[in-house]
Amino acid sequence: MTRTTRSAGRRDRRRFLQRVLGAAGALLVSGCNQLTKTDWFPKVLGVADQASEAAAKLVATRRSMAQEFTVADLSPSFRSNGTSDPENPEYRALAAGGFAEYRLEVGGLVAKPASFSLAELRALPSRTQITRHDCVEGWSAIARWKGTKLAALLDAVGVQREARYVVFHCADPMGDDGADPYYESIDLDDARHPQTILAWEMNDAPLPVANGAPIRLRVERQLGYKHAKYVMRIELVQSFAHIAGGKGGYWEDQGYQWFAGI
Ligand SMILES: Nc1nc2c(c(=O)[nH]1)N[C@H]1C(S)=C(S)[C@@H](COP(=O)(O)O)O[C@H]1N2
Ligand SMILES: [Mo]
Repeated sequence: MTRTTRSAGRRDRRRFLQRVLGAAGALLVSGCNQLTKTDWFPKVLGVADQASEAAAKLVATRRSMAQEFTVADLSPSFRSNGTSDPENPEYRALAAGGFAEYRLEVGGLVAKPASFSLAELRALPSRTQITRHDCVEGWSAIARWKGTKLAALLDAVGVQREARYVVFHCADPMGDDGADPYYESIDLDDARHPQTILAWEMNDAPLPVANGAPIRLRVERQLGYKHAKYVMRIELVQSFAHIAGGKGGYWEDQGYQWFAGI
């Protein structure tokens, strides 16, 4: 990506934020600009300031699309962060078999609990998008993702009326004793957003293990840690209070914000 597109994108986002947040927002946005010149600051507004979540919701920015890029913008390499090869014997056996035996379980508050092979997931409506991944650790990278629209998967199983969140249970054990698997959650607005996909392809090749094979979430208006890799099971819930530390995600349980977007 060129410097010009970069700053143009930044200007566009700034203008957009100023438009939707009004005068108070303009102050907030220009203040943030002075504090940080990084590309990902608009997403970080949600993390840095609880008030921006309310503001964003008020003006319905949650329906907006994340910026998409062109093949010319693709990063020469896309690093792996967090787990790069889950230390989980069941997962390793699936990987050794090329994920032929993999099945994504979908349950909880759904009309028809079901499990899906990779072929079945590929047969559902899919989307391809070139987007920028922004990690709170301060790096970004652009890749092309293809995957099943999460909305289509939800329609296939039928979401019950009481359901409010989608929880993603992952294969990788976390923590010193490896007792807590990685997990994440998003609300149904984000789950049904057109750019929210369960990606099985990255840069026109099968998703590598380092980046979450066979399936990883792309939830483009949220920061990197929300993009669960190695997704094994999806659960529709009314609350995530009963899951692990009760904060809706592995990093949230360690103190990160649950809402990591605009
Ligand atoms: N299952 C699982 N998902 C995960 C992580 C992880 O360690 N385990 N790390 C998260 C973080 S912090 C980031 S930035 C991205 C990294 O994705 P990448 O490895 O494709 O760069 O995955 C997110 N999803
Ligand atoms: Mo991250």
